[in-house]
Amino acid sequence: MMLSDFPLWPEQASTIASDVDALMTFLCVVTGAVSVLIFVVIFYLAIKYRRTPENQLAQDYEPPKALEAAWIIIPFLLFMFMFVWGSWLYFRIQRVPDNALDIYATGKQWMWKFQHPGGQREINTLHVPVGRPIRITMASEDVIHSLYFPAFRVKMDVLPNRYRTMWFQATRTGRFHIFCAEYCGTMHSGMTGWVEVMEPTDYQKWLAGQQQGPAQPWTGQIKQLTASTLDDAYAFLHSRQGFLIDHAARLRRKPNVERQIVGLGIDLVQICQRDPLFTCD
Ligand SMILES: [Cu+2]
Repeated sequence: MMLSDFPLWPEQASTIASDVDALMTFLCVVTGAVSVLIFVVIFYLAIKYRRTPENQLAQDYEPPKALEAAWIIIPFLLFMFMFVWGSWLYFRIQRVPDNALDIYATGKQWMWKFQHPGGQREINTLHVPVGRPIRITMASEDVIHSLYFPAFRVKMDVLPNRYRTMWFQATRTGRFHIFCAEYCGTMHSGMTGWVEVMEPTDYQKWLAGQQQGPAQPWTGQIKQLTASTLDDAYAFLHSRQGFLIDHAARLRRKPNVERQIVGLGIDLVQICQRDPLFTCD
């Protein structure tokens, strides 16, 4: 039976996914088998050597040297095998191939922002080409998040005070989950997204169709917003979603109305993700 037929695992869609699953399966089988063995032996010996009228006191017993050697050497070899296998995989996961495509990611409460080398940006969706290593350089704008691609078997904490990198290479096209894997506040469970793995030519077409360069500044609009009714603000933010997101961190410290409007904007992003009535391009 193939591992991919076993629904315990998420689907495998990267070059390392099957290796990670194989190691994980091996560790589970070995630790499971040893646990079962220990419990069976405990129960067997507890019954066999229970106290009876003929057997009141434990007797001293010197085990054979070969048996003692076996329970030292066999676990040692087993652990060394796990260590070598685990390190081999660890280095494979850590070492980024030279021809990797650079993508920049920012985590913030509660969304993922991605930027392509040509300046194309997206939120909670990441388009990547299939069959090419992708290096993600990432940081957080607020608390600790964790960028997790279950189908690629990669996950890394995203920290507010330093850049971190991880990489993967998708092996097939399709749509795969993105999760935040580090509890980061009230809407943590909503901090999700999708990776769209595309054929390289489709990816190039997609890049060409995106707006390039940095977004226009959004200064000067805040007063206008605070003076609006919330309904107007909703409509305004809806049309300005991209700008709102860029300024949300700066606004978060501001009290009262402005703060509410930021909260509203975050709600709006959540609505955009879930409600098909809203289009949020
Ligand atoms: Cu998070």
